Amino acid sequence: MDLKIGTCTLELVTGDITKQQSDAIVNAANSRLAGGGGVDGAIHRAGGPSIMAQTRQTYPQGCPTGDAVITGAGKLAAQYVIHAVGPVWSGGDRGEQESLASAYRKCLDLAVENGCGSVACPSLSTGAYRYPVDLAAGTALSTVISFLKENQKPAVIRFVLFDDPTYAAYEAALREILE
Ligand code: AR6
Repeated sequence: MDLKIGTCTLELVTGDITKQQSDAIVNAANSRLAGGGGVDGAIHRAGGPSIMAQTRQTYPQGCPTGDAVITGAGKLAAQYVIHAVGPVWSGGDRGEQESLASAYRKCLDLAVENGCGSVACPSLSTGAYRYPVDLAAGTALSTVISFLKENQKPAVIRFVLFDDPTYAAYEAALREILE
């Protein structure tokens, strides 16, 4: 499903984010930037050790929840990996929504600062961090849409959703936003 926002395009697709050809891909990282499972494991496996070497050297202090940092992309087709730290879900009254929105905004700020025309994002926080996907989808999409309306870049933001239930949640959230 695609949505035009001015000259920009927001896309929803299913797939594996490590296979994306976009200028930047977003990683669902942890605040120690220590690697892990899910998207993080897949990106470091496919991209090779240079990505972790760079996070260790450039960001030894890690990255707080709701923030993001950028590195090269090693062997991946993308030019950059943007490591975003979404919140761990703990019931919804610990600022999770604001942290999730902030993580996406920081990703897009970094993408624009680094001249990326296309960015691929996973569904931050909805795997190991257990954020309910219906809620996360609404926040993710409304944050990205606001950013595109304000900035008119990057030209393409593509949500790469790993499975059909996650895709369906994002599609339903997008339809709701458009109503
Ligand atoms: N491409 C696209 N989406 C994927 C891929 C992939 N290759 N692999 C998994 N997903 P998660 P989080 C989906 O757990 O919840 C790690 O250990 C997955 O199905 O990757 O933010 C980190 O080191 C789900 O829909 O990220 C952190 O410690 C979504 O990506 C922690 O997990 C996010 O799931 C971060 O947890």
